Amino acid sequence: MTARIARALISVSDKSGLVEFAKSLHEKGVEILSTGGSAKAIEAAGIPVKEVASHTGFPEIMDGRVKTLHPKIHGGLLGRRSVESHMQAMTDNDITPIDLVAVNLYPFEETVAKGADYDTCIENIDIGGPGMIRSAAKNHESVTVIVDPADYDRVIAEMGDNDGATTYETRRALAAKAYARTGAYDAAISTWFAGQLGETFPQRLNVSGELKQTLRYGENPHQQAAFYTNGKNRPGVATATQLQGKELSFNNLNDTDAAFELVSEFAEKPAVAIIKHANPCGVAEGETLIDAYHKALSCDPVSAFGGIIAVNRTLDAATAEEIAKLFAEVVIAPDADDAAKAVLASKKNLRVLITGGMADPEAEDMTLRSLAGGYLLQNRDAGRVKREELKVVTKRAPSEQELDDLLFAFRVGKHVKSNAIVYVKEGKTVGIGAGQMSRVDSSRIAAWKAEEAGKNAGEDALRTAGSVVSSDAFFPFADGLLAAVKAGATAVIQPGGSMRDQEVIDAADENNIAMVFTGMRHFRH
Ligand code: 93A
Repeated sequence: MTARIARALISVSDKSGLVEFAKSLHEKGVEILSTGGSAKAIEAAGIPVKEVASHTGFPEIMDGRVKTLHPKIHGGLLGRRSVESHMQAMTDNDITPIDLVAVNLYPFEETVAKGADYDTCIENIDIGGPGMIRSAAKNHESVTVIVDPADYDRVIAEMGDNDGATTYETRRALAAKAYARTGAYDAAISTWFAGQLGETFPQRLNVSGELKQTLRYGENPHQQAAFYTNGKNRPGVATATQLQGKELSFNNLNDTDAAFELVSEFAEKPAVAIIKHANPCGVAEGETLIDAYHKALSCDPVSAFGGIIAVNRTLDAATAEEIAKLFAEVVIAPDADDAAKAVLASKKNLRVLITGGMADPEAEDMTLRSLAGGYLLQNRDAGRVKREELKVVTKRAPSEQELDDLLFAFRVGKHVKSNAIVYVKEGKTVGIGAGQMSRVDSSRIAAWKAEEAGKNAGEDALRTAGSVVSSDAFFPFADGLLAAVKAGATAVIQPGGSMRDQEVIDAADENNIAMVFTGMRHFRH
């Protein structure tokens, strides 16, 4: 089913590509109707155009609030060409068909993003635009609707191939896109409104996203999956540029996000995080990136195989050479110099992502997850304990080196699945216990993994000897702390707040452990 376009209505806020589009329509013999500003721009380019006001015989009123809300517009869009009574109603009421609508809306989202005042935001709620889009999209059996200037060329090209008509497939696809746009637009308005009413959590959850990529499969091959962006443009995996390598998988995306969010916790010194299954298997700061990489890798080189590597500095050739020796799935960096890119280019399958900057660990945002029958929404964990907020609860206070390491460990622990125990020595993790149902098991696993890695590296001394340890939540009993003492840790960081805090503090004092409470928990499930 084709439908030759005889009359088009153009009403656009974003006027990019407008003149070229109008010119092409005119060359194809299409009569152009248009609203005030759009008509001016078309007319200025010397293209014949008829103002909507003169088409309807009704002026634009109320500062433009009423421009296209008229039966001659909506009748012309909605009337079914295949239904005789509709055509008769058009004739009876002096309505002429409108076969194409190109509308983009008042920039509500941009206005809000700029921090405009209440009245300005309200004025930027488009009414007539969505009305026309919805009418045209409903009647897609005959009418072509364009909401995105990126689609102008495609429609013009198709008209060229089809004697001035578009195909039903195209009209249907454009109609689907049109409703996605009006849906997202209304979602943005209602989210803004909820904020104006002081609601962080509105009555209805409006989640909208743009499809970025259909994934080959989900967490497992029998699951379908896709990746959406939310338009917030936070530096990270969603906005990164992929320089090389295969398509990212669902698990790659999830793990790469975890890696980059973690390494973004560290700004002062070069840092590297290596991630497997969304948990770190090595994180370190160093004087240089290559130094940090070696330290991060040494924590658990066995697990690092097939991991995701995130760095917080421009990737240099020396570090890239070292990374190239390991089988890794993804490298993500704020940038990479040309020499580093050349080194990694030889590893064809390695995905290299460039973010253009680091994520702000304290940025406000929401996290969403689903459960059977619903969703859970919360603020992202932007909490960061500062050195001056730490409360020393033991007789012995930590040394400066211990304090540095304690803060480092607690920051890493925030990105480890609970129960999270992290041993750190001189700016690098030496043992990580993740995702156990019992805290004492995580403590034991972290120490055991450190011991194994040390043995594999042919070291005599226990890596955890003289280390510090962090726990994402309080120790409910002294046993978790005693496991750390056994491993040779000298200082502990934990939120505190257990009924048995005193028992844990006493155990620390008996073993000359320095312990600080953060007052902040970092569960991650
Ligand atoms: O204020 S409105 O909601 N009332 C209307 O009747 C109406 N019709 C089109 N805004 C309306 N529009 C919008 O005007 C379009 O969606 C478009 O964004 C804008 C184009 O106006 P102009 O051509 O005057 O620049």
